[in-house]
Amino acid sequence: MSAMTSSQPLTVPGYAHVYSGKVRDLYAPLDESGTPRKDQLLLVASDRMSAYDFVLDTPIPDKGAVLTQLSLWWFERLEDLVPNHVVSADVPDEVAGRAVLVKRLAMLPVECVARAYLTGGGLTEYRADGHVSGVALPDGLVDGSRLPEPVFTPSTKAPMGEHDQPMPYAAVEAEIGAPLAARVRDLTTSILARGNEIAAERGILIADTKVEFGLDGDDVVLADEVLTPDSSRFWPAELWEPGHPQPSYDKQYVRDWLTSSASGWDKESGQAPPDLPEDVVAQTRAKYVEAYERLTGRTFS
Ligand code: PZK
Repeated sequence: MSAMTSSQPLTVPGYAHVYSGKVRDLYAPLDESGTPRKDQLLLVASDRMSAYDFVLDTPIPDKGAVLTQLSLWWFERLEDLVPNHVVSADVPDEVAGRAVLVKRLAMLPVECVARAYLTGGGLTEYRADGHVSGVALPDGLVDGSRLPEPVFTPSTKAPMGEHDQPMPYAAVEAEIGAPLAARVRDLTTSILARGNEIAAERGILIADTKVEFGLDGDDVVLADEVLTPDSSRFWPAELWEPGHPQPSYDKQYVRDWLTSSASGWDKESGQAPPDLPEDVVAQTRAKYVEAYERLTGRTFS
């Protein structure tokens, strides 16, 4: 994580800043008397990008809008599986296109992760004993192998700047109760399965994804962003080849440049990464737009 956090969150008229994550910000709408409302939030996606656990200083133009519009598109395609927190995409001009007004929920204290392909932390667990989050997998799987079916691999919500830790399923049951644990497990794997049914036809594999749920009374509601390149590993389908790490759909130009001699940067140095060259920014922006256009069949203006 970069030592430097973003300077000042944006001023949004009619909203009070509540919290900032690495690349997104939360605001509360103000009522007629200027008091923050307790029932809604404004979720704002910035153009910031992370790589190698750093938030880069160079923004990727339109990234926040592309991811917000993609998330909204997926919410519609998941509505028959689970209700979502979206109230309105009609937001102030200052954040037009990259913010959503949402229902404020009681968030569940679990990062709900599902994996459809084996890589990263899931691969590390599999190599140790053939299981991932307690689920036995077939022998012979390698980096990038497709799993027989999506597996729920929950993690703890770590404080910002720390890494989420894998959470045994029994710990999820202990935190939220067995019936709710089973419900979010089944929803999480169903969301990833639906995502891959749709994305595979369009040349994108979704290796894994993280979703967040909240409660609206007794109802489990899908919150946050969904099936975006920031919450999921997107892989170009035509380059998929199990047996080695897969290229990233969105971050590959940035990673390749940052790890090349041209950047003069050593990712192990603890130093902040340098500013990105404009061609790397343009290629990366184009990948986000391409993912949006391929998935949705819409043009990103
Ligand atoms: C909520 N986050 C994560 C997202 C950030 C932090 N509908 C909701 N109700 C209550 N809380 C949240 C949500 C949602 N979504 C989400 N933290 C709380 C987060 C974006 C920016 F700074």
